[in-house]
Amino acid sequence: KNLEEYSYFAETAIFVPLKAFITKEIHNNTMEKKFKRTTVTSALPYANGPVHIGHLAGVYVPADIYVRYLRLKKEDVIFIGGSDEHGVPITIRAKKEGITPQDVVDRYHTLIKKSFEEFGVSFDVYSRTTSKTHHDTASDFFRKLYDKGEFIEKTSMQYYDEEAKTFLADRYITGECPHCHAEGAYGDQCEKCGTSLSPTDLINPKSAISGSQPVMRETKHWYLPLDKHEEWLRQWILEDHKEWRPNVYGQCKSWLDMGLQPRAVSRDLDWGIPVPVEGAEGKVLYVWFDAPIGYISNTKELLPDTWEKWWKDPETRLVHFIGKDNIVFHCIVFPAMLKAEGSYILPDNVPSNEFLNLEGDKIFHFHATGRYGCTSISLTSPASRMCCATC
Ligand code: B3M
Ligand code: ZN
Repeated sequence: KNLEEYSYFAETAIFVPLKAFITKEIHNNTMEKKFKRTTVTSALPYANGPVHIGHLAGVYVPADIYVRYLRLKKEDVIFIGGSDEHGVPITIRAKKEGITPQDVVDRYHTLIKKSFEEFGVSFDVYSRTTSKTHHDTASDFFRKLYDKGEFIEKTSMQYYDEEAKTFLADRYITGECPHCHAEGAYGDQCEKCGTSLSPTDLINPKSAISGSQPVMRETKHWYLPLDKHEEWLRQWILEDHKEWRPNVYGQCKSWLDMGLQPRAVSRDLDWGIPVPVEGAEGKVLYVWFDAPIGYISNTKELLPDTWEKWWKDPETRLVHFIGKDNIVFHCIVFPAMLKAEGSYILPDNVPSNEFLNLEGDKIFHFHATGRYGCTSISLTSPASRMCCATC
């Protein structure tokens, strides 16, 4: 078959057997705009557990197929992967097991890397966000935005666990849901009735770490004012990227239509990349701030002398393969970070797959993928409940 005519990009792969749909959508777009090279990234899995078939089907197999297709066509392409090794869940797991967060990520990074090798995912580099290159890159990135005045500083009251001596992420506060009165609702959402919550909505809040009752404490953080980026984001996504998949486009549209808010890019935590400014002791970069910069750091590790052309030349096509829960970070937050920095290109496409997930005998997500839109709603993720314009 003529390779120009058929794009070997897998749209959908559903569990076992993995089933690849071939579509022309990615390639069609490439033919309209001429690019010299392609940087393909696939979401960095958390080094907090093994990768499973859903990860492979949703992200890594489709990305691998696309990269192999470009290589067959003798196009210039790099395929970037790596482990995401920061964030609160890793610290919780370490505490539970009586080991350090570094032990946790060492174990799972090794396991995940090996799984990908054995499965045949053909990354050009598979690195990790605890590398020195990444710490330096993410730290410099934050500092540049800070020096340019791209952040706002805000003080707020947050729940603090006096026993565990730590501020609590929303997910680590549980209590009674104010709507359906189910026990065990999380500080960000009640799983029983699906309502989005904030930690202060919970009745009788408890720390999921120590079980004690948390207290309110004042804390300062740095925020990326997404509201200031809303106008260009609207134009860039809603007008200039109508070809993005309906689930991706639809979710972006809902976020934009609701109005963007400033988002904190730091956390009170002792695991992560220290916030590189004075007066930020005990604070680290929010994992979703540093993780996407990991794509850049890993490119630097692969190509120390020529990495910039893969990230800064407008003739490079950047494509992020991601899971559906990562849409807002890759389509709105990371592009806003790149734009604020000023010297980077933006992604040309962000393909994301969605699946029927089974847990025991329960079906807890159901989204139709691709152009068929959404047939039902997610019960677990507030963002996914607005997966398309109809929702
Ligand atoms: N680790 C979330 C996930 O694995 C997150 C992706 C980071 S991509 C920069 O779903
Ligand atoms: Zn509820």
